[in-house]
Amino acid sequence: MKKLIILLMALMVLFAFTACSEDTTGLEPRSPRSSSSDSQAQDNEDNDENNTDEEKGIDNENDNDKGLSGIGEEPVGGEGDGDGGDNDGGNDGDGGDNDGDNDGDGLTNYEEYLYGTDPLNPDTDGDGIWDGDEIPLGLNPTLYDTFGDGICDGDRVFRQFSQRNVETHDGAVTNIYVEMDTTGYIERNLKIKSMYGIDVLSTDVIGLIGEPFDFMISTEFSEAKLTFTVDKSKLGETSFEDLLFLWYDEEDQNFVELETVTDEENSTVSTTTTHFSQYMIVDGREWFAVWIKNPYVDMVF
Ligand SMILES: [Ca+2]
Ligand SMILES: [Ca+2]
Ligand SMILES: [Ca+2]
Ligand SMILES: [Ca+2]
Repeated sequence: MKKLIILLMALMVLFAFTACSEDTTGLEPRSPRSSSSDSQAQDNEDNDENNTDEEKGIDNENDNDKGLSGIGEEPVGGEGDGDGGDNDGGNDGDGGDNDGDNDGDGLTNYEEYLYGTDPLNPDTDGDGIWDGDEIPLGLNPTLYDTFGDGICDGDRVFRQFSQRNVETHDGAVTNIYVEMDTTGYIERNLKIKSMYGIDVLSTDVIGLIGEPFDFMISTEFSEAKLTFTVDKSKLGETSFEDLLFLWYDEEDQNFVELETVTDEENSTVSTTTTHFSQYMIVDGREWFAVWIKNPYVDMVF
């Protein structure tokens, strides 16, 4: 009986050992150590591959980073090369190439190199504002949306002013100052032209001081302040406080009096308008005197 029990126990131990082995064996396929050195080599290769993959992943990332950096650097280098070429070109040439402005955008070729803009494209970033005009506006000539707020640089409104010296036939108006909120660069877009001798009606307007000026701008604006600087010594009998701004309504061929602010101390006359057309200043006393004598005065006022 004891022998039978011992035999059974021995069988159970053997079975249990065999089961562990099977279990172990069951695990073996997953283990690289279960096979030969070849498989270990493969495993090593696998590991290497895995590691390599991971490393490649990291390396690739690094490489990519480096690549990106490299790419990032390449254009710089490329630009440098290109610029070098430009510089060389400038140096090789008559020396005037760097100072030239081949695309007429207000930046010299050398400045284009400094800003990283295209010397043969006036609007490198395609935002509607020329390269040279972006600088005074505080914009980046290589970014379509400098501030990254979804507003294209060309649609951004800036408070701007422009000052133009003028010479009128009577020397009475010496300077025109325009201040306005508008898109684009005011110095590029605002045109002021004297209509004296060109537009008969505005040239012959009663009590004209200086000349009638036509204001034009290619951009949108809601309001503009116009200021004329007057040489008081050229006013003759006209009192400074009587100076009056007129707007010539070309469509209705009518002159319209505008609210005028006179600043005798600073020799300036100002008005505010919501649209551009012809503007001029007249001796208001003389202007109104004519209308008072006009038989249609009751209809006009
Ligand atoms: Ca240029
Ligand atoms: Ca350019
Ligand atoms: Ca631009
Ligand atoms: Ca821009």
